[in-house]
Amino acid sequence: MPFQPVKFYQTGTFTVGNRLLDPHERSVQANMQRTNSINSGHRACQGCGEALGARYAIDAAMNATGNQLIAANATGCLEVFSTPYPETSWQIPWIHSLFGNTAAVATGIAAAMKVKGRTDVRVIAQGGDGGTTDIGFGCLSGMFERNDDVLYICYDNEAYMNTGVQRSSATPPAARTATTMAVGPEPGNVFGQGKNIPAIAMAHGIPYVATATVADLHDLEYKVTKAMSLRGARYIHIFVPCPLGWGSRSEDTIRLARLAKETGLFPVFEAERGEVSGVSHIRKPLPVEEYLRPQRRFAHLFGAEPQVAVIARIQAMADRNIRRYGLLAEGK
Ligand SMILES: Cc1ncc(C[n+]2csc(CCOP(=O)(O)OP(=O)(O)O)c2C)c(N)n1
Ligand code: SF4
Repeated sequence: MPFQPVKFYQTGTFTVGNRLLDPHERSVQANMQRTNSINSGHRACQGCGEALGARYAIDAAMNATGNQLIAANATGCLEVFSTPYPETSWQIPWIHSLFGNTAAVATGIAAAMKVKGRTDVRVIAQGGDGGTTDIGFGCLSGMFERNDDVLYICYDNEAYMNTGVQRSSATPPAARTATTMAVGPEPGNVFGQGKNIPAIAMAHGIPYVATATVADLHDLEYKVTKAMSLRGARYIHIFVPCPLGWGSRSEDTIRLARLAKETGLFPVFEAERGEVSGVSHIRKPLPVEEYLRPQRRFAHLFGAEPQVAVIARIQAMADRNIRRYGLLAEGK
């Protein structure tokens, strides 16, 4: 179907993909030929950041590759809500790997395509933070080290959501999950460093590493498009709020993703061959409290006795990111 401008909608809304904006400002979703790679009718919760992130990421990848794309998918919410047997929401060649080996499965597909001389067919691996930072970490590091021709996308909702909100190594300090202390002197997740997978990916010196959030879908599409223009191992880490696991309101998904970036807790940047090559600046640094407060997983920090010291430690983490990645715009 040819491109058709749609009238009488707000220009700022993504529900029509910004079809009324100038062509260079439109998103892939504004294109009537977008592939709808993951179709409506799947069973994600209302306001699921992962479903939104996957839709934009995979449609952008399809657009960038002339629809020559195969995706391998780790076990997790994205796989479960999109493919309850015998149904599927996927409109692309898609394979469900095990929980921990999606990077290896994607590597195998890329190798098979190479043997067949089909270098036009590109490969994506995707999974949640548990499948990426924990059980799939060895396969992912191997994929990076061999520089396999795969884009790996991690949808980070900061816990094992599919199986009932268990802690992962991407769960932030003080966040309550089903497997962290519910009560006691320091409820919630421990204050460790977690696993900073974008930094670990950069340490492998791979061609491209980027972070993104579902609050800036243009930026997300740009990074996926750029990643698909390159060969070798590439990694994109997308911050995707989860209303069910975080105890947040469905309508707050985009707001929380924006607050994660604007507080400095989630630095948005891109890196080429191990060097940071671009950052999304923070417009006006906001206190971490604004991000933490709307989430029930942090409710214990704001009870009758607010946990000022804990909040200060989380603020220090945000401040360190701001310094480390130079997140403040010039002159701030
Ligand atoms: C070897 C193995 N262990 C455990 C499981 C059960 N399991 C399936 S999905 C999942 C959690 C997925 O969490 P994550 O990767 O963070 O994705 P999310 O559901 O949060 O998107 C677990 C523990 C499994 N399928 N295989
Ligand atoms: S539990 Fe979270 S990640 Fe899973 S479908 Fe619901 S909102 Fe999405």
